[in-house]
Amino acid sequence: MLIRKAPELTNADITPKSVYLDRRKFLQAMGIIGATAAAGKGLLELAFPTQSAFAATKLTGLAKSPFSTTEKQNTFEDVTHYNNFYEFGTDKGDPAKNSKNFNTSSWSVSVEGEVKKPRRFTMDEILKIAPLEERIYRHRCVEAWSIVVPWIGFSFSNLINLVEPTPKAQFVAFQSYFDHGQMPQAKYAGIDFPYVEGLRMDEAMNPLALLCVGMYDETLPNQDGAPVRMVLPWKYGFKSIKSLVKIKFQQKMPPTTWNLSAPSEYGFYSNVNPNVDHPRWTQSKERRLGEIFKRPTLMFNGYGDQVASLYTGMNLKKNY
Ligand SMILES: Nc1nc2c(c(=O)[nH]1)N[C@H]1C(S)=C(S)[C@@H](COP(=O)(O)O)O[C@H]1N2
Ligand SMILES: [Mo]
Repeated sequence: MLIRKAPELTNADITPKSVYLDRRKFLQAMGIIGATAAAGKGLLELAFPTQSAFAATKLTGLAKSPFSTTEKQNTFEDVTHYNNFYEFGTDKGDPAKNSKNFNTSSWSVSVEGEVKKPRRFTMDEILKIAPLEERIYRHRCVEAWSIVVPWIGFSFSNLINLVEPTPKAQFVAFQSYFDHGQMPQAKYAGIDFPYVEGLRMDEAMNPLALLCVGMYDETLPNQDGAPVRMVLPWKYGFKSIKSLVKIKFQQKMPPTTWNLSAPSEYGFYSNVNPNVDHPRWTQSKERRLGEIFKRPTLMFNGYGDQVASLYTGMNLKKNY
């Protein structure tokens, strides 16, 4: 992505200056700048063999979002070692172990369907769509655990506005990257890949819907959905699709992975709702990672002021 694709000099104009400087410092610390220019491999290839096996890029000088919670953040260690990313295995520790060499270089996201300006965005182009913000969100997994994460990104509506949806665009369909060769554990996951998700257009336009490219002042670790994912804090975690490669605007409600897999347990909307239990467990409480006692789960995960109006008049027991 950012690091591998752009040549050294043009990187400066697509990268906030502070980020650019951090990267130079890093390369200098590695003893790479000036030392290896004669080597056969490019400088950046040497510094970041797979982009992931190495340190992430710092993303500093971020705007602070008014949508951020002031609750205590979980640690980076927690958020990178307790993951759901079934392409890399189903145990919470599997994604950290198995995604180390996931190659996210030369990444692009195709945006298609009912839009006036369909196009493919490289990661460099995605990073230029809007200023990056830090958004500290609560994230509530359907499995009744929760975390607080300082994500980095911008409202997904910025991308939507660029491609100009037609009046027929009533839903957005999302698709994750999938490659059996890079994700051999996926065949034991018990769900079909590529992972797919969807939103109604008005949900996708809501400013809380985050197109996310980093967390904790850095680009996204592979296990958290590198290089770009959605984060939808008022919905159960599985709606927040990782490692995005395709976004399609369409008239029809798109299929979603967990609904396809177990329709009686997972619906399309999947809004956090303490009053509608999962058929096999209660949703009224949750365990914040790192805490002993459970806490009550909040309607829309506490984001009702921003999103409740999207569902006025809908029966949320039926539309679970
Ligand atoms: N492609 C893909 N996206 C995914 C998943 C997955 O298995 N594959 N798991 C989802 C679930 S269930 C959750 S809770 C969140 C977890 O995000 P995190 O690991 O960054 O906390 O990612 C979601 N996005
Ligand atoms: Mo989840």
